Amino acid sequence: MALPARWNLLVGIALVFLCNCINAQNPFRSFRYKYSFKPPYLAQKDGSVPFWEYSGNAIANEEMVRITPSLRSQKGQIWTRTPTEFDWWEVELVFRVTGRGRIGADGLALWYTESKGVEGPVFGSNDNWNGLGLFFDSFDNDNKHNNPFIMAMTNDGSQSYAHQLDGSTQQLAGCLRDFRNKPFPVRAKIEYYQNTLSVMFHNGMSNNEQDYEMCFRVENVMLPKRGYFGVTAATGGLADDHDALKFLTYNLQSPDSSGQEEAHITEDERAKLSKEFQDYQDKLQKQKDEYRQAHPDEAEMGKMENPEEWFETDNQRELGQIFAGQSKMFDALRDIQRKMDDLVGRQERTLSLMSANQVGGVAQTGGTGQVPGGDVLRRHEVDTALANQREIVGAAREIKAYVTEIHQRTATIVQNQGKQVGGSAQPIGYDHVQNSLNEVKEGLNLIKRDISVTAQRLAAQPVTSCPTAQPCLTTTIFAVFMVIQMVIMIGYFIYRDTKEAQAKKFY
Ligand SMILES: [Ca+2]
Ligand SMILES: [Ca+2]
Repeated sequence: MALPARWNLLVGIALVFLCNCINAQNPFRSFRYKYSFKPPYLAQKDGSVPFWEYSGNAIANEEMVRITPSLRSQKGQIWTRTPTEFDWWEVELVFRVTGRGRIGADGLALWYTESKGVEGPVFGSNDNWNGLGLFFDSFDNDNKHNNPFIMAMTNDGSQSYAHQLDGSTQQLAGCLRDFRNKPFPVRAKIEYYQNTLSVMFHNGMSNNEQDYEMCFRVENVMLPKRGYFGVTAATGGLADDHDALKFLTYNLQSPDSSGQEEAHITEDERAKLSKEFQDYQDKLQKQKDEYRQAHPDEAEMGKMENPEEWFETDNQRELGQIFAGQSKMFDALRDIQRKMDDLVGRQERTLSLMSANQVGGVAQTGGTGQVPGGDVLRRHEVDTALANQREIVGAAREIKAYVTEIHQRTATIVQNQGKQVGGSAQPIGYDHVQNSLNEVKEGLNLIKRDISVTAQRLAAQPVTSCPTAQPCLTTTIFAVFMVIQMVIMIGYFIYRDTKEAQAKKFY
């Protein structure tokens, strides 16, 4: 029996240690319906919201509180009727800011202040408040292109909100988030626990309640011990619908019962309250189980918890489908963007390698390796080569034109020469010589005939009559004389032709 007893002790110590660890990290969280509203039946039939009071241009129905409608210069407020009765709290606000304009105004504020606010200039509520204001500021008053913006501002009643600066010099902390015109309601979770204020934001791009992201976290924030919660909104020249769908308040309690902050609640009260809460929980669970047993086909476990989420309107369904399509497009675009970046990176790497190779090829001819890169032509070299080529082509055209012109001129010259050859003053050639010879021959024949006629006449006359003693011209002497004369004439003609032919060459 000793062994089981020891085991029980060990398990018990381990459990206590484990519980202490968990509790040290996570405060105990209990819902406070007196500081909350949510659909369905948010407003009762007379229009009132239980435990809340609203005023100004606010309108409440079963589904939501429209703090301001999208009309110009509207102000609306909704405040809890009673101040808080706990120190640390968490508030989850589910809301929509919607408008047809690309920009809207003015914004929505969530308050935790010592006294209930009244209508005023700070997002529908009064200035110089004492406590915390968390502003969802739509409109960019200081023109720094940093709106919509979420910012927190604490005030002890002495400060006046600098509207024209969007409170930029007064903010406790903030973050740039777009909360307008989202497919699903946006959510803000504000936790104030042990003087640490943290704000989480859900951007309304999904219907998943877990998609919160940190906006800011600030330590050592001193807020009034007790306060009123409020939501207010205002419109200006531009106007949005500011709709609060849910306001859920939880009390955060330290699991360490020895905490000084719990001193005002006695142990008896605590036990009583815890018992009440537990009884209520048990009763609720019992009723739920009975209902499920009575109506087994109607609903499943999870759906029973949020009956308002069973249904969706046509608009919501359409928005959901559009959003799903856009998400896919966005994913595809991001994919393309990544690939483009990859391509650009590769291109730049290639270019830098090429330029490095070229510089290396010029500067250090003795470099090792990377030889192929040195053969790459640069752009300006290609341009120079092209320009040279163009010049060569131009010169070739000019040369061709010259050649053609020369050819034409030559043809003209040849033609002119042909004409001159066919003209009168051209006794060139052996034809002319032949003619001259023929003329000479005819002349000679004529002379021969005359000589023979003369010889016949002389033979017919008596020889005695010829004085013998006197010297007389004989036929032989005459013939010799004529031959010599003929040779001289032929020589002269040949000489003249030769001279003219030479003169023609120089022409
Ligand atoms: Ca503003
Ligand atoms: Ca601004």
